[in-house]
Amino acid sequence: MTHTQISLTRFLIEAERDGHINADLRLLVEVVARACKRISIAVGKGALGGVLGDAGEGGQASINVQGEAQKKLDVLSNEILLEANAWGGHLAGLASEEMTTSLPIPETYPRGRYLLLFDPLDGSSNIDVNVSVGTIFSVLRCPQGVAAPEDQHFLQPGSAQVAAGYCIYGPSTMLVLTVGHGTHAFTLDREVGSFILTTRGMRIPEETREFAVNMSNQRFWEAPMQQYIGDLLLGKDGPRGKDFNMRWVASMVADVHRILTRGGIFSYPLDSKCAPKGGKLRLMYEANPMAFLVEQAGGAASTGRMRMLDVVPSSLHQRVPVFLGSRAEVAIAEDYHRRHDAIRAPA
Ligand code: AHM
Ligand code: MG
Repeated sequence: MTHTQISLTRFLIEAERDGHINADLRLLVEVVARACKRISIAVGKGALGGVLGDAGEGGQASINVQGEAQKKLDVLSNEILLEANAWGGHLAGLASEEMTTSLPIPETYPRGRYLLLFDPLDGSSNIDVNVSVGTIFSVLRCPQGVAAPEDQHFLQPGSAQVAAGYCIYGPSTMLVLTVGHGTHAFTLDREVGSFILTTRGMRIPEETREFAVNMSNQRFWEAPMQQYIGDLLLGKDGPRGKDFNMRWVASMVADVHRILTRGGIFSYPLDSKCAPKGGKLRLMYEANPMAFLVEQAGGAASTGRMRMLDVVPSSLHQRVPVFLGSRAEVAIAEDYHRRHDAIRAPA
């Protein structure tokens, strides 16, 4: 018998039969995956598609709710995800990193039980230089009795997520997904047009010798982060007793994908530039879905001071410091923060 490939569709049907998801959640993931295929096509065309560069008209850059200049592909990816998800009947509302407020599903369509949050194109500063970017998504339940959800209904801790994933647009396009029963990777077969299961049950090695951080921010970091990275850089000659390698793509999806594949620790810590905002990365669209995927692969995710999935959000676009990856290494990074805070705490 020839080796049977397992498509995303088959994987989801089997997950439904196993009682891990229901038909609505299956449809939701299928629709997001289909939208990602369209984004993948647009990203893949590059300059030939006329989609590179900044969004906006008449030399005026378009600025999103985050105060960041939008790329044409940020806007296009957001539109693709909104359009694909509006009419299926599986969602009650949507929220996007690129939109000021959440959107209830229009009354012209049936409303479902789930809330979808997404960063339509993460790492978009990398688009114009042809480096991997990705779409990140998170799925929550719409609270009971709420027909037209507002921002407050999305403010649930990451531990309430029922599904999360990302699609990476790299040398190959891959969808990495969890519905709370492991983290699984699918590779897009471009000829056939379907995602095929290529790794069932990704596992992040517990220990690592590789870290990912934007070192140019070093002088702006808090003291415990300075000490932690300082000790990694001392390598064999320092308290860690081993040499560390460093990688930084500046595309969270690519950095997290490497960590899910071969381990490591990713961090975007608090620094004096981003401290007034609470951090650089967004809790609801970036940190929480990645934390769910990483935990489901045996890793850990933290703010440096608490488990990421336990953070109770206070606003839709809230930002947080992020440490995630190999479990033992995240625990060590947390330890530097704990020891520092204990010394500074009043007796
Ligand atoms: P974005 O959502 O505006 O693309 O910002 C998030 C990105 C992450 O993908 C990446 O980890 C980080 O910003 C890179 O930041 P920096 O440019 O400071 O290295
Ligand atoms: Mg982003």
